[in-house]
Amino acid sequence: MKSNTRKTLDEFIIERQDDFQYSTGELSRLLNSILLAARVVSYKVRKAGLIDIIGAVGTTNVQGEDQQKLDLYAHNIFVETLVNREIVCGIASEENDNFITIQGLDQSHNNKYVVLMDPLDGSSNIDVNVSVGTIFSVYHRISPVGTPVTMEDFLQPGVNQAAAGYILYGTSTMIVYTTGFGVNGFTLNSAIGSFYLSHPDMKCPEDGNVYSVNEGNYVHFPRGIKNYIKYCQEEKENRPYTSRYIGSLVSDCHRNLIRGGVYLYPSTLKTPNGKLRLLYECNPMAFITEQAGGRASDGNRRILELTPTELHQRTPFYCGSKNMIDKIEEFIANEEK
Ligand code: AHM
Ligand code: MG
Repeated sequence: MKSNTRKTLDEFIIERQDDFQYSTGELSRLLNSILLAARVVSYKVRKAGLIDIIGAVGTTNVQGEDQQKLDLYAHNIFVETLVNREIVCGIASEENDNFITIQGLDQSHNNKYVVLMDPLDGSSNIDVNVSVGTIFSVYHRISPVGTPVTMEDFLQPGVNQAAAGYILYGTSTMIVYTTGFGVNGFTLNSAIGSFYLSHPDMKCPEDGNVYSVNEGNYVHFPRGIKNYIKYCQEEKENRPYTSRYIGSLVSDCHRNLIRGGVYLYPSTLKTPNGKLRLLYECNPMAFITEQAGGRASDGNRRILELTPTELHQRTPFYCGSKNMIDKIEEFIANEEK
């Protein structure tokens, strides 16, 4: 066993304090509170098969989708945990139409960070015991400290992210995060409740042989993407590639990050902007992927440079191994000429 595999995340955060851009300790405290909530959600996800907690709550969220009980549970846990620390001035969540304003204990607005998150992504997988994940993105506020948080604080381009991460509730629970100084992954030892550094300095291979896409939508894809999929299936050089699609963004991206591969959620005739949300799904995954040496694009532009205009904005999303994203953009550009 390598010595660094015994390091806990708490130790790692202290040791890497200098990696935190605004090194007052607040960002590391923020990450610690996300970890605390992640442990609680992980425990609940693990129990989901045993108790009658799964299933639609009966309400629909802002995207018109049925909410599962665990989505709401995860949302509440993350919000409660973050509210109770004096660090975050606002939270935007997939489960809430509007952002939540958070005041300090003295009713002030002095906290510096905003968090955007999808508390439990891949919810259609919950009731069939398939991996789900939490995705989060952290920004330093733009509005002056002391005033209430504004929409402007949330609508920042992904390049401004101070930190981003995901928690994967898979065969084991993992957190993978970046503060802009590489990517590290930690695995939860649930017996003692500690995350251990299991994937130091993660690197996404430049090439891969996996493509992850919902091919059921094939007929609705743009011509360039149809051509790319045919290219993936061609018997030539190192192809055909392998198709792997869990339908859980965190799981699909995590596998591709480690093994090399590409995740695609293109626009379709029915959904011209694709399905995934820019602010709390695509931007954090893009930041992590780029920090690991990969790329993320909307087909023409770097995801992290898109200017958001709405909290729940969607975008086509291509993410993974650098050379594979280059190829996808090439196919799209060829059709747009
Ligand atoms: P959700 O936020 O409603 O869970 O939707 C996001 C999920 C992603 O995790 C996944 O990659 C994608 O939707 C799957 O969509 P589809 O079922 O259309 O292939
Ligand atoms: Mg989601």
